[in-house]
Amino acid sequence: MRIGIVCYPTVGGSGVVATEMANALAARGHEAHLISYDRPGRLRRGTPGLRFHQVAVSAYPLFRYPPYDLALATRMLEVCEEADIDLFHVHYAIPHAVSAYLARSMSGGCLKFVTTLHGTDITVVGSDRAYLRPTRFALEQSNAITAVSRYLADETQLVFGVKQPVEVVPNFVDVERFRPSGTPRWHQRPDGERILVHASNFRPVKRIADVVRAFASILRHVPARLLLVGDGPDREHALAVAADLGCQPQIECLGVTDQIEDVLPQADLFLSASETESFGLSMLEAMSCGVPCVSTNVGGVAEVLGDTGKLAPFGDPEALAKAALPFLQDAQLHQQHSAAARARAVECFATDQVVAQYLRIYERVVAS
Ligand code: GMT
Repeated sequence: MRIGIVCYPTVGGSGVVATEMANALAARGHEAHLISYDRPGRLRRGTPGLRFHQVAVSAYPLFRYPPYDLALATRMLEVCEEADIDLFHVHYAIPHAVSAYLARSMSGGCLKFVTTLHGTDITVVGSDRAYLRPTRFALEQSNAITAVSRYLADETQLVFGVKQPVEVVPNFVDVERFRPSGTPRWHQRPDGERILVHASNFRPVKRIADVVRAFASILRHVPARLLLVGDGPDREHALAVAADLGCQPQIECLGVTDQIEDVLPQADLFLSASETESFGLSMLEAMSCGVPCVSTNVGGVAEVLGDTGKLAPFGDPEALAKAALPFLQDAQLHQQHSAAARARAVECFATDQVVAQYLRIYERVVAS
């Protein structure tokens, strides 16, 4: 098939999933055309069957907000005509589904598209009055709608009341690339230092300061270090909190990296304090590396972790620390959950099975 994939290129799970989907389709002999305003970080160069199409957004002094949705619709139509696209798969509803609808209307009605919902496009931005009605309209015009967790599918029905079904297709992980590296765990290391990791785009919803507070609390019981992977608006605030709590020397900021698969296997535990998380892709990548996760019990996180990690109430860093400590004090418990996390990633979220699920949807839509 010839598939057009639309996504945001920024640090964020939806862009990662869309790009990995394009990589996976090309690797399986399909033709993938990735469309975005910039090259996504995980896009591999020189992959046969995979092409990147940049959306050019012209600035004009009159525009305080350049109309990206129009430029995207135009690019989608051009790619559709040039490459004879069978269907588009748009990741993140706003404004991608609306642009897809516009491209379809301009094409004379024959362009098909599948919309995948990722989280804040429904839970935060989508439910904003300014965007709700066009988003609902574009969802209803989609040839298929998928959501990355049962939680998000239910939330979509609740917020938008869309008429057609929202199918659950979870996110996936390359279990060969994200795998345990054999690095000794805390109970095998002479210094016994526990290594915790958090990876995200450091937006307010991720509550990085709560990660730091939980870490400070953990430090009162065991020697530990916290690796912060990624960057974003809340980094400085989190570091200020760390300075106040006296744990800044034990925190290492690694910034944005394309090599997260090299960092995650070094960790003993992944910590997440998010206020909302429809899935939690970084946690899945950690699990695949054999790293158990401790997270706030929000959104679809429980669906991802199963019983391989531990959940704590949102907004309670002490509870998060309490949930994490057993994994950092009981070697056997840590080993069991590390193995279970890896097994769950391989059994439930490996690329092959999830890509096959998307391909079945593509085939159905193309045939319809
Ligand atoms: O984090 C976001 O606001 C954006 C979104 C994205 O586009 O990266 O993240 C969401 O999609 C990811 C991939 O499906 C999920 O793993 C994240 O849980 C989800 N974020 C939220 O729900 C906050």
